[in-house]
Amino acid sequence: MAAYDERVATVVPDILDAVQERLEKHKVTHEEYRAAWRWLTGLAASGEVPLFLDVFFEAVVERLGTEGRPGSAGTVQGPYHVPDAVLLTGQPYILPMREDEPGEPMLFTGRVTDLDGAPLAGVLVDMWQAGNDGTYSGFVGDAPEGNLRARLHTGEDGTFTVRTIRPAPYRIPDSGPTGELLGMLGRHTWRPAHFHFILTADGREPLTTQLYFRGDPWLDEGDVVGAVKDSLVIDVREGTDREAAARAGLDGPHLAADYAFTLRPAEG
Ligand code: MBD
Ligand code: FE
Repeated sequence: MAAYDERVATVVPDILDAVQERLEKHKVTHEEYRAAWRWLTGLAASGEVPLFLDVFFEAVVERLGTEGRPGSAGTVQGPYHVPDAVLLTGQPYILPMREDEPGEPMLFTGRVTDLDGAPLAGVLVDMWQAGNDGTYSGFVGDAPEGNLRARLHTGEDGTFTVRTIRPAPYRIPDSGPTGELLGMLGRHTWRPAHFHFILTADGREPLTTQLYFRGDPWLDEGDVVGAVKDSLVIDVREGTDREAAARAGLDGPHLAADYAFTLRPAEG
């Protein structure tokens, strides 16, 4: 048996009490209880437990953990991170993609500094995103393993430039238990399009965040996960730096965007 855990023994009974109280409040029937029982069993069997948890609860604990902290805003990690993505070398970086990867080409430049604006070199950036069909490689869809996922480092000037494609808005699969529940709640299943990042560096607090694109209709309609913060919405423009584009193997029209990440010092 597991050892007594004071924190678990404090929080979990409170959550269970709240659930029991609401069962009483709504006079939930035995039939309804069975329906919920079947739904939860199906959730576990479908492999959607991580999705369900991140949709309904991750934004709450992320806010609690990062509210009021200096440095650029964090947000949820979500269920589609894959550790140990390929480590790229040599800027401009090119995210792993298929030769005919669908979607508008984009050059993204990140500038990473400390709280005083001093550039941070050698910061490890883990970046992942959905493709032009809104799916993440390794989960659903037909993209090869590792597609649109990579790790890379900032250069001496604290910047990194990466060639990718503009991701499409993400939609929770409506055939699964999570989508089914959202349907019964009368809620839509969309997230605005986004890039994901985890930045780590010696002596710095790690930053898990996402960037969204101004003009995305799902920024107005609401994010099913509730993870958007105003400061994480960036402008997308037409790329004009032909030289940088050419170095990244892009000779046609492309989009460009950038963002300044600031990392606060590690605690203690
Ligand atoms: C996602 O793509 C995502 O980023 C989160 C947080 C939840 C569900 C799907
Ligand atoms: Fe995502």
